[in-house]
Amino acid sequence: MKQSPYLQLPSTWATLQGFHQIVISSHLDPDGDSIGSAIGLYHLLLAQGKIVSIVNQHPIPKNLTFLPLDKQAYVLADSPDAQDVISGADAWCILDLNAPQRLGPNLRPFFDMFKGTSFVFDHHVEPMINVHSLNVITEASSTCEIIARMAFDSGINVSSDAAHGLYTGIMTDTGGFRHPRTNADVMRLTALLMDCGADPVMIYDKVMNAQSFGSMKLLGAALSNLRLEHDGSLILMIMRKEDLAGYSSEDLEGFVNYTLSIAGAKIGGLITEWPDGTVKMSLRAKPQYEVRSIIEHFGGGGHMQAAGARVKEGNIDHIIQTIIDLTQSSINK
Ligand SMILES: [Mn+2]
Repeated sequence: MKQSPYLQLPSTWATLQGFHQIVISSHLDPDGDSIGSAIGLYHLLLAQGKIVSIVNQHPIPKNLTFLPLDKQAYVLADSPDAQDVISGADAWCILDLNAPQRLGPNLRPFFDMFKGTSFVFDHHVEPMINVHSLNVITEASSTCEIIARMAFDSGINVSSDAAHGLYTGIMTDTGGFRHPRTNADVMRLTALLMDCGADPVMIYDKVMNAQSFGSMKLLGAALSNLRLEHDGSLILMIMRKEDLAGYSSEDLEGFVNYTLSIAGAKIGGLITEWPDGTVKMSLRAKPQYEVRSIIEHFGGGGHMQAAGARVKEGNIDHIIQTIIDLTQSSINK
């Protein structure tokens, strides 16, 4: 019988209990899984009497601010408090990322200098981060699933606050229980989180029905800019500087998913050109196809079917053409 990939988690949890002051971080441009897992783990550790803080590069996205968390528990990496919080911690739990640069430019220097014990909990492939305790489970739907299983398998109480965070990341990383990692085990786990108090109707409403009026208008512009390549196998949503004036990447959250909702689409992408010259791209693929190798060409990373990259001072037209060229072989598989 195949061994469960989650077997090591109770011993990791037991190791964590040896620490007193614990800091939690997750990736830049945070999403439902990075914030949900951070807040879930925060409440699990708090309940064990630990002193816990979350330090991240970016603030909590607006649609996730409903998750239960004391304001002072969330510290931005460029704030004066970040240094004290991190240097005072004896353990650092890093969530939902597989490379130190994903911490963000203000947080990464702290990682390089950290003297305590470091833990990673993640579900991305090919970790490129050096820590004391690496808990990478690529079979997991989400980092929230890993943290939830660690809690349940360790037999600890999961509060309603923790359950809300953990449910949120499983829901968002599975695209609302529609992506390939959605299976009976994941549904049983989410049912356990509901038993602990997670409210699926409220969470869906807060997370998904949170578009601003401006963001909805921007979606209209983005849909008008859709570009079809390779006989409709590749759908690109392209937003240039002039389209994005006054907007931030948060306003485009979820836009990329519309590209794959077109019949016949195998690969979809959102490519954005920002006023500072950065070109960001996120690509999505239907289950039989992959986009990670394309994204790696631009120095990014992610999953086989969902990956992203950012290119400083990128030439958007050149990048679009490269993506079109690189997808040619991928869609013929
Ligand atoms: Mn994730």
